[in-house]
Amino acid sequence: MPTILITGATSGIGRATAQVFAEKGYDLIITARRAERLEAFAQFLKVEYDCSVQTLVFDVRDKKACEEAVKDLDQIDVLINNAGLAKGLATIDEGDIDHWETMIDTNIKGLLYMTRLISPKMVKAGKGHIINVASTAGKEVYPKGNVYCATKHAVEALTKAMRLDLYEKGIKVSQVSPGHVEETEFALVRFDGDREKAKIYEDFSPLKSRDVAEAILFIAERPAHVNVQDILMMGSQQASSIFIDKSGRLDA
Ligand code: NDP
Ligand code: 8X3
Repeated sequence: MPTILITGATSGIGRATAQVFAEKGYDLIITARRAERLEAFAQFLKVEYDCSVQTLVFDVRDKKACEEAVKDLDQIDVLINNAGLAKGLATIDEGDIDHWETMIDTNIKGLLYMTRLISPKMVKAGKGHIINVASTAGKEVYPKGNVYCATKHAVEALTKAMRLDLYEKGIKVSQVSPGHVEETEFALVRFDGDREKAKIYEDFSPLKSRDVAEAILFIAERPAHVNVQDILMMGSQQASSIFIDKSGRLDA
């Protein structure tokens, strides 16, 4: 079976993506920083789906750790650059510079390190697929979203640039661009663990992590002659980053 490497698989979209690929019997390499949680999830996948799961514990912001983690890997068939986060929600004059650096280092530099390390073996083999997890925040900006939106605009630019650089080398490049997604720790991380502030999905039904995972699986399973460039998706009550029908959840 093809080997799928997913960064950021301890929660949210990455975890759901690992599960949908495991259900189809793919060989998985899952990564994140929280070792215990990653290992427990790998055990669950192995027992539940009888698939091969390797874990790699490292921080995508640490270039040396990325190099060390992947140096002995064979060719990867699909690299899913999912690890990412938002920190804070503040106007540009009040933003926390540590938050900015964390987002830039994770969402842009981490994605670049992983791509630079994994893509040469794909090029050598003349096949492979890189799928980046972008966002509606890469299509438009919203108040106080400044640096997070900038990092996701960068992901969008990099997907397009990678495609130009790799299409003649047999490598597919795609992205998925979701709006709000629940069953993730995204809001909790953004608001530094503040559970009250993280209650942002109470008045509408956003996408669920599995919705995005299934889109990623769809992208990965297209036949050789098809490259899906992007899937832009939102919950049906969300029409843009700022236009959200908050009249109540659909499952209330
Ligand atoms: P979660 O917080 O649930 O998951 C983020 C994952 O990334 C975790 O597994 C986390 O693992 C990992 N991660 C974070 N930082 C690092 C790091 N420095 N090194 C290694 N792994 C890291 O959030 P989501 O599932 O929502 O986020 C996944 C992606 O989806 C992100 O790129 C996000 O920007 C994007 N996205 C999210 C949306 C949403 O509304 N939720 C909408 C659109 C896009 P660990 O902490 O164990 O390292
Ligand atoms: C996550 C969606 O709107 O919170 O990328 O930026 S949003």
